Amino acid sequence: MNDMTQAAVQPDNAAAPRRSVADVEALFALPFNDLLFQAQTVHRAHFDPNTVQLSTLCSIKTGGCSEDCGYCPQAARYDTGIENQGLMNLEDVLAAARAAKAAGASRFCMGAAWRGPKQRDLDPVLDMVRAVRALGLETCATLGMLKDGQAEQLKDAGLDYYNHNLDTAPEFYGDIITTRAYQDRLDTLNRVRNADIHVCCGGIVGLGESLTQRAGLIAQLAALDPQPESVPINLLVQVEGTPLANTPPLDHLEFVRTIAVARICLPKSFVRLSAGRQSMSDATQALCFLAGANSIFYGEKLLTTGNPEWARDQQLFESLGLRAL
Ligand code: SAM
Ligand code: DTB
Ligand code: SF4
Repeated sequence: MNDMTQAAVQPDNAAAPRRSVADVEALFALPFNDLLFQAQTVHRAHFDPNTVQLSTLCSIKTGGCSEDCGYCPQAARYDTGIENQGLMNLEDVLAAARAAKAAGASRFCMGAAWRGPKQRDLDPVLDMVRAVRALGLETCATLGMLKDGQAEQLKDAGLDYYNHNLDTAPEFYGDIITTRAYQDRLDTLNRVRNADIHVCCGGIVGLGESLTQRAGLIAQLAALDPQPESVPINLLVQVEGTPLANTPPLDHLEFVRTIAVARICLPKSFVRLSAGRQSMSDATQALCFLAGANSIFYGEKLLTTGNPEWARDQQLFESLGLRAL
């Protein structure tokens, strides 16, 4: 079964049992209540259902990126009004990390708008990782593609997680990004895994993908072996000036379904309700938690776009009886 629509492309070193795209599509086709019941059942077998892990993002280098990811406000080639900013200094990053910890985050995720880091970029980031870790926070970085040896340097500095997304199904990928290949992403993920750093890998929905392609993304993530520890599911934030700004918005219940299917196919992973929360009602977010989401980005900004205020999330957690991990 080498047809891409039927089976997930395997990374070079993978031997995981496959869940075919058709199997994943069948989950999407279940009646909503049956799907959520199955997802919540799987969730309860592996996690405390009332606990959610909180990560705070910090854009350590913003805008001016050479890549052409069709969703991204930070690509230099799109006129999105983002103000480019060079690498933040260590003290400012530490101040943001202290604030995140004080607000209740357990992990601090540093994001840079790079195709990938050059060595002279990586050195100051290693200092940031060491310093943030010394505050007692878990560390995460998302810096683009890694070359041989870079993941090991990040590991030595104390990096706990590396975020690098597959973003969408292989057969739709070329419609969204042309400046790097799907296999480049799998190669970076392998480097991260081989350096013994936890893998944070997910995707975006609402890009105009078909249901089969949405299922294809989940099948692909589920085929990573071992499965990623953390799986961010982003709902496209439509940013004026990007090629995808006018994509018809995905129905929020379809997003909830995507979370549920991810939970079922990646039973032991933290499934992160990621970008797009600001546009969601409390009721939609509650359904996402019921569907098995058990981590969020916490803090008033994602990288460049908005996210719910700390206080709104604290109220939501209180009303749902959720606790931060
Ligand atoms: N430049 C690095 C890279 O591409 O790997 C790291 C940062 S990049 C902004 C991290 C992820 O953010 C992307 O892979 C994508 O999944 C997500 N993302 C970017 N723009 C988004 C948007 N407008 N809506 C939802 N998710 C978005
Ligand atoms: C991920 O999957 N989502 C986060 C994080 N990893 C780096 C980023 C979302 C970015 C949303 C658009 C922005 O704020 O620029
Ligand atoms: Fe650059 Fe990352 Fe945005 Fe792509 S997603 S344009 S690589 S910052």
